[in-house]
Amino acid sequence: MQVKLNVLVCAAAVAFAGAASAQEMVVRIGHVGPVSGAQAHYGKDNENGARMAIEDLNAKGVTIGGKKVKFELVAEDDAADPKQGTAAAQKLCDAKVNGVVGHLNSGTTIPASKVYNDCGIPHITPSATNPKLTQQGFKTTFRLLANDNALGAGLALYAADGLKLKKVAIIDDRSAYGQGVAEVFKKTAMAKGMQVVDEQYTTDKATDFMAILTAIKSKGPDAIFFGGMDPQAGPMLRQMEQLGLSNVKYFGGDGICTDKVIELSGGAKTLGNVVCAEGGSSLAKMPGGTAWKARYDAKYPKQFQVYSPYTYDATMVLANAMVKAGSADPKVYMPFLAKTDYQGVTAKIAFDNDGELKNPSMTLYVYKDGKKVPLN
Ligand code: ABU
Repeated sequence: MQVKLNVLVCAAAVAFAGAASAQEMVVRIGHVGPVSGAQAHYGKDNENGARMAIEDLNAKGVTIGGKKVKFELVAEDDAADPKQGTAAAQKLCDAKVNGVVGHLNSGTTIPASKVYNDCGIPHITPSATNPKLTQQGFKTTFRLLANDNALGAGLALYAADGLKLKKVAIIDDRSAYGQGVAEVFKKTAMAKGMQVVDEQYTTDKATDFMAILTAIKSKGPDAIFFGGMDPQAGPMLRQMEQLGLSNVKYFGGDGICTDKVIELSGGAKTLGNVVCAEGGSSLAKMPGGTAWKARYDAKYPKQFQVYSPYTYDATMVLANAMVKAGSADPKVYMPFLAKTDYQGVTAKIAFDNDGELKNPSMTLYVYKDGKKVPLN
């Protein structure tokens, strides 16, 4: 009799579990960044942040419109290449993911944003900082950090007012990000009375800068501004040392403001001349930064670069809008996303009408004894 009762109880439990899983809904969040090529370290860090958020959401247990949700990450690689970026965006549109975190680069995010707008899927970039991204009028585009107008101007103001520098040479990698941030720096530096003694160009594939640095050396600058990423900044710092540009300050935006640049500059003393800017608070000043970073490092040792707290928050912000809307359908939750009021790890998150983060912070960093440290 007891055996029969146990069988009935088990059968009921199985039936209940079956009913529960029938009520379960899968929500897929796309992530796109370069996880191959010279910028793979940024892309892996970004993907880690989104994955960590997905794991936290699933561990917590989230209900949307009365249905228990299982979140899944659909990770794509765009190799920091604009064409691969639009192909990845189209793939995510075709797969009808519920929302996208990405892309990492301005050069991939700007063309991809049109693809997302056309298919009606919202995306939040955790790192693309070219201001043009949000000037296209797409209601599907959001950015979670300060843009290059703040970074380029902030660096120029610090060079002119803080360090009293007079002469600067400018190099950019001709990418949407590098060119854009260099233009803002130049405009502000000139408005502050600084002299731009030389302008040189490179690419996001180059590693030999001896010719352009030699040309710059002949103009005697106090500082070089570089618009670009760390695979170029690292060797450039080494080559500056080789050419005796050891006392020249080296400015750059968030693209060079990584832990990886320490390794890529290979022990060059010129690392100590770097001043870089990021469009958010330092980890220590983020509302949840210190505890979050400890959890991240335990999961992904030695992989932290810059933007993973922002990919984490971007994933959470998408999920939060879906919960508020009671739906993971982009058409239904998009108005809730636009009205986000969410306490994230990085900041209190709300967007303006263009999809820009309201009241973003900005932090300047230097490298002291081989470690990146905030100045403010
Ligand atoms: N914000 C610097 C790196 C990403 C980009 O805007 O291209």
